[in-house]
Amino acid sequence: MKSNFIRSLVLCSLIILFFSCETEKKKRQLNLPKTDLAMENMIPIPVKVIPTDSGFALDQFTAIYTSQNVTGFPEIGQFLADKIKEKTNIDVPVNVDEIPEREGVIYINQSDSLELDAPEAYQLYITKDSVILNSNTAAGAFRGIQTLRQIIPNSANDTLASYEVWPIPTGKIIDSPTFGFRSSMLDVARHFFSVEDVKKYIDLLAYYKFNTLHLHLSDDQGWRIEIKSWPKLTEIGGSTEVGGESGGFYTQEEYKEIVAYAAERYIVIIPEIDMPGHSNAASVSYPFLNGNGKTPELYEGIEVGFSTFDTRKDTVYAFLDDVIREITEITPGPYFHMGGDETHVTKMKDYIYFMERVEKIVHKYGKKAIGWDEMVHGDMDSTTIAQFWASKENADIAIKKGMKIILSPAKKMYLDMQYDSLSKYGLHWAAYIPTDSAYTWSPQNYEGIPVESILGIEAPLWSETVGEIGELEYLAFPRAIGHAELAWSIPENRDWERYKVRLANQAPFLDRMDVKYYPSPLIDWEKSKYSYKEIDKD
Ligand code: TNX
Repeated sequence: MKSNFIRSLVLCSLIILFFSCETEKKKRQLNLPKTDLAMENMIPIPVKVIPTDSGFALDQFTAIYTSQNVTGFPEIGQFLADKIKEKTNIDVPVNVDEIPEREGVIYINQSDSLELDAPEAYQLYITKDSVILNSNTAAGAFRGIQTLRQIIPNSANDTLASYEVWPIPTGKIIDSPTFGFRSSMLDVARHFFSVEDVKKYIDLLAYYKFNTLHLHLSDDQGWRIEIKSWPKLTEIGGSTEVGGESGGFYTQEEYKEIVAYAAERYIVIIPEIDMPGHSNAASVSYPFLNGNGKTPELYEGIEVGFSTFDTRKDTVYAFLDDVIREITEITPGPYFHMGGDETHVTKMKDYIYFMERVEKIVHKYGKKAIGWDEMVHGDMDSTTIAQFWASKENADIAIKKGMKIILSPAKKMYLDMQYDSLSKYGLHWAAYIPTDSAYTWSPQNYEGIPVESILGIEAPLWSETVGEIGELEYLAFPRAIGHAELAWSIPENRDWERYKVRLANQAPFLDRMDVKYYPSPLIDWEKSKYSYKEIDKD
């Protein structure tokens, strides 16, 4: 009797095992339709994409494994899992001990392959059974998972199995950036933006493979970073903004939080203190700094060029030594931006003396100096980087001096320029910049600047006309997405007509992120329903 019972128990278990294996097999044999490798969804466009004709089933059985003893890789695996959860609501375990039913596996591997030599290079091999992401560096792996995020369809397929499947198109993607410096700038001085706003901007930049964010931390209208040895800078200088709103500033702890958040996304923060002009907020806080001969008062307008530090006072340099020391101490990135633009009330010889002296302070604290292009009139060190925004002559001088250039030509890259005469926000002193104009030019071939002299490109977002994150997003998006492609992709792969389709396909992501982008009439946003597309079999 007892042995019969045991026999039927064993039989039952075998039957259950058989059926569960069958379900497993069914899953393994999921016949995913032939697909287009979602070329239409990737921005920046990768160097090479070789589609094969199937799909990897991202579903409840998927797991992520990463190189475990390489710094950054497990965290990148977790980052990907978090983003998959946000998009699909699937919980994908990361580096868990082998679970038998996990069969679709995403591997994120550190690889020393020579093919992956360029910093931030990665390769993605997507087959029916696995996704393998190889990269030499954690930064490359991080860029690679952005590509993967982009090719996960926006909605699940529920006809392939009894559970939801997000089929990722199979194929091979080989990719690396054109420029190692891909940046945007936020002007948090004209209007202050909260830590949360900056983090959201960083998230958007990261998705499009930017690797740098420049923060314009001081200007006539506001000083936005706590300096412990000079507390009035934020008490007084941080108290207002354009239009007389309440202003604000980052404590050093908050700034560190931004830096850390950016670092988790492989984005470097560049702090800028603009000087000797654009310095009214500092001089109101400590009037001895002022060199324009007028009693400084808080300023809430949008004129430029009226303020200057006193360039011939040692106490001004002692003050700047403290400021640069305190900021560089909490800035792990290699750069410090010393401004230098539009110093209309500073005599040229004083300006030159000033920039050369400040450059030395920046070096003393172990950073590379960056300055707006006017700065090249000084006898600057060849490691100092000139940010070309307006003057080609200045760019030429920089090149002659062996300096590298950051391209930010206002008429192509200024995100605060209006799209057209009807744009709600923005200025238009440099140009109207519609979405196509922001994209249809080549940094490799801009006004004869040799590509060897270009460190990279940066899209600045000045904030005289925008005080809310939604307004800022209206100016930045979609143009910054085009700049991301100019910075990363090779010119042969860029084409406005095809880009337009890929840009339209960003709408579901931008909507999910609650980005108030400008719905450019040049883009057919209605067609933006990226989902896993079946290709006609015949
Ligand atoms: C010029 S670009 C400026 C900024 C303004 C911007 C407005 C540069 C180095 N200086 O101070 O905010 O134009 O578009």
